[in-house]
Amino acid sequence: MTVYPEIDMTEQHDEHEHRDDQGSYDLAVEEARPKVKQPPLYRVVLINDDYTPMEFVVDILESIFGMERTRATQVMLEVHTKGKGVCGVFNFEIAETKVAQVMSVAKQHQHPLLCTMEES
Ligand code: TYC
Repeated sequence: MTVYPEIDMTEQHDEHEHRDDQGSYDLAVEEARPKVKQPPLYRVVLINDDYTPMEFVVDILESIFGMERTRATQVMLEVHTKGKGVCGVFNFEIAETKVAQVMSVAKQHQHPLLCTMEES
């Protein structure tokens, strides 16, 4: 008479399963690595030009970027002297919205003011 070992040979086992010391199969489960990446941030940047009035740029920095008048004036002068300047750093959606708001108000007033965003 043939004696078979007392393990279930009817199930299929693959290489991820290991027999423990009782002879039964355990599934080796690797814990998923938590997704810890922070979403990217974007600098909203104003570009200088020769035609947009300084006062208009200061108004934009106050109304769209919530700056105090003194800070808005500093940033406007930075753009005026260096060619560009950062208005703020935001997530993608907010940065995109701010850029669209600036471009829309500039267009309404027929100023050639440019505003862009860049990943920070
Ligand atoms: N250079 C403009 C002027 O002399 C002022 C200005 C500042 C324009 C910032 C655009 O993003 C700008 N009237």
